[in-house]
Amino acid sequence: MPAKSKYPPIDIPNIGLWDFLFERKDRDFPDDKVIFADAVTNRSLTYANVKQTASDFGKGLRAVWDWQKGDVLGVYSANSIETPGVTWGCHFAGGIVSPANPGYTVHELAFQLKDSGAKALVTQMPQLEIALQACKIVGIPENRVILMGDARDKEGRFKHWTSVRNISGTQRYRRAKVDAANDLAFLVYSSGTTGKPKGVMLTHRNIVANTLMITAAEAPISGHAREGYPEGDSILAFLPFFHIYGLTVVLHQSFYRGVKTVVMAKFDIESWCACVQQHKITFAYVVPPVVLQLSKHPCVSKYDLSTVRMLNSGAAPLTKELVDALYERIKVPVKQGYGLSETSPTTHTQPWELWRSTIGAVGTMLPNQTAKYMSAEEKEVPVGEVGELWIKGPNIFKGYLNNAEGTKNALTDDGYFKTGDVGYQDGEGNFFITDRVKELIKYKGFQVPPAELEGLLVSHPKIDDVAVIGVYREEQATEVPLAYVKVRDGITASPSVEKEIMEWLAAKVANHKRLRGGVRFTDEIPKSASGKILRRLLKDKLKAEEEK
Ligand code: 4UW
Repeated sequence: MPAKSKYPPIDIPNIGLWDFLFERKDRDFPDDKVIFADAVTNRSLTYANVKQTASDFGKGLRAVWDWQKGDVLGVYSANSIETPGVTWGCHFAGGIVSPANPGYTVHELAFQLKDSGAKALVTQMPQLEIALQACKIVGIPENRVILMGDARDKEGRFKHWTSVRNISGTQRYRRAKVDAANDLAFLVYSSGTTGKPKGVMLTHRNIVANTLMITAAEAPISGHAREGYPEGDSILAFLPFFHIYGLTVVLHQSFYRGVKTVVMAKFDIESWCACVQQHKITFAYVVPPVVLQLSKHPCVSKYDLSTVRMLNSGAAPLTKELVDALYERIKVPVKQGYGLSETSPTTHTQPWELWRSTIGAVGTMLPNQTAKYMSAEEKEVPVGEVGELWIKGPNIFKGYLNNAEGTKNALTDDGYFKTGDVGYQDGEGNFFITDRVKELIKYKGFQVPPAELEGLLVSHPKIDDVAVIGVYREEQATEVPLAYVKVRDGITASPSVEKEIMEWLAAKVANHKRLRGGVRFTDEIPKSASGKILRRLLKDKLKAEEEK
């Protein structure tokens, strides 16, 4: 029998994100509450400011580019307090937002713009050059590149988003009508269980549902009007809004609940600590390598982090050693959450009160979901036995964009999503993730699709065949990508060839996809009869080599 959530079911209104965030009757915080504050400049926006700028930007999109329902807006930028206005402004105009990593190279960005069919791109000055080159490749005209942030181009060639939202005479534009269950709000990119990144189609209802599901699990305990915190909770948002964890859990959930959110564009441990101290941060969403730095880095002891009541870690496994080390050092508990781009993302989170008694669990299931662990033969396995996790609920994505086969492989006829993650449940409602059956590698919570790197590496003139696998590095609390390479006839494998390959790839991909695990040479890449790389054999081989 599939497991049911232990939370009582919640009502999920069939409304679009605009109505959900801006037209709700039960909002219990005022219009003039500061919601977003920039960690560096302290510039801030109230709830009313965000609503106004988003509706102005949405009207501007319709006035300037005749924005139509379903049009896709690319957003290629680091976190900014303006990202929310741009995002929800696009929804006002009936559009779909496709956020991209600001570290992407020209070709990575061009791939996403083309695949998603983006009609315009929002970016910031530091990314402008790459944005322009990518737009040129895919045919987005220069005048559809919109700048966000404070910096403007000196020649005034590019529209600034405030100019889009200040277009006069736009008041006549009304909000687009949204069919919440079918219309897309976001197209985020994930490689899923195999292959290259694919557009994950997330509907308005998916995000509304997940925001309410997370709130049901977190709000009763972390309510923003708690005693002892007269100004309420404040969250530190350094996880990127372009990744589903930052997008839903940090941005939508805290906005919906009216929690003040201090926005950081770039992470480094010292600024993070300084920001916690200055803004009296009470809660932060993190990834395991941040927990590691907090438990080890010398600078941490210089700051007062005592306002932090809890950290939430996810996107990659968190070890018991790290949880203990952090608590011992700064007395801050850390709990885990789990989810995927395809599940909007959160499916499980550890209840606050169980952070210590269920260390290692990714949590209990959020409301309105059912889940089961399945054998390789696709039979449900009993409680306590290991299998692949399948999940069903209102947060499950609609499918991969223009990829019927990928969608068919990921979703069953009766609505279950196959996560590609392996683990077990303990019979008391706690779920564990112990491994993956999918190819994906996670570097500090970011996706590294091995097939994408292999696709690039085989075109290197010295490489005959290649396979990329992930290897866990405890000292960094993350996996890193490592390539097994078979060199071409006549090429001698050597440290200089290794260096050449690593540098060659580094110039072509975003920083998080670099071969930090290095290159290992081999005479053969093991493959199945159908030509599939047998990664498990390579992982075993590596383990044996490292133990030597
Ligand atoms: N333990 C082990 C975990 C864990 C994990 C994720 O890039 P995506 O598609 O999405 C994410 C989502 C992270 C996230 C979701 C919900 C949530 O509450 C939270 O807060 C803590 C974080 O990263 O990658 C999905 C893949 O990432 C791995 C797993 O392999 C999954 O399929 N993953 N969380 N706690 N592995």
